[in-house]
Amino acid sequence: MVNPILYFLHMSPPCRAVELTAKALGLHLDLRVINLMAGDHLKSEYLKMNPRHTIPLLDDNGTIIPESHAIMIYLASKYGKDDSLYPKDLAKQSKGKSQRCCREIPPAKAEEVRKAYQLLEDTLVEDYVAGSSLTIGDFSCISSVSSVMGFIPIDRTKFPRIHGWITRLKELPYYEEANGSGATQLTTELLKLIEKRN
Ligand SMILES: N[C@@H](CCC(=O)N[C@@H](CS)C(=O)NCC(=O)O)C(=O)O
Repeated sequence: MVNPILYFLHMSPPCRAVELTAKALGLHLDLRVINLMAGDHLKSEYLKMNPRHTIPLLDDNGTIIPESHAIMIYLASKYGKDDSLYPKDLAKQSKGKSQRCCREIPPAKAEEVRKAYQLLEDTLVEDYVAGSSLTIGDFSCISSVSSVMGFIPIDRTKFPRIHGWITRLKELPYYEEANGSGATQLTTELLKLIEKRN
């Protein structure tokens, strides 16, 4: 089997959500770095595949998918041994899809972020965002949350369920490689930028 190609940058939250999905599936991706800072995404070869010039982008033997949520659904549906990561049951599926609260956190707006934390806290009535088991919804959310929590800390007393959920996700054997390291890298780079500006 030819491994699917993922155009990505490890610092990017939606790319890390796809990395987490692939690891959870035990799927090996052929990783190709698209360095946004160097403008790789604006080069003509990349624009031919994705005129919207965003990452991640998946090329699975000619099937091109240029959006993280669509990629995760595709990978989980095609390569999952069962449907646990993306349940076929429509009620469970819609529960996962409706957890958009923390997917698109605007990093610069602290109050918006705290509201998103509160939404996530209220959503986490069970162990994971879509219920009692891990799904791709958790991967989308944690890739965003872990990218902002270095700037806007998650107060354990105010958000105990989020705290427990993060602890559970950190216990995944592939968590650090697929997400933690990239989130730390992003925080470090952003802090350097902020320091430069001040
Ligand atoms: N909703 C999209 C968002 C993708 C996105 O905005 N990616 C950013 C990096 S985190 C990007 O490629 N930015 C470059 C650009 O927009 O030109 C997804 O989940 O795939």
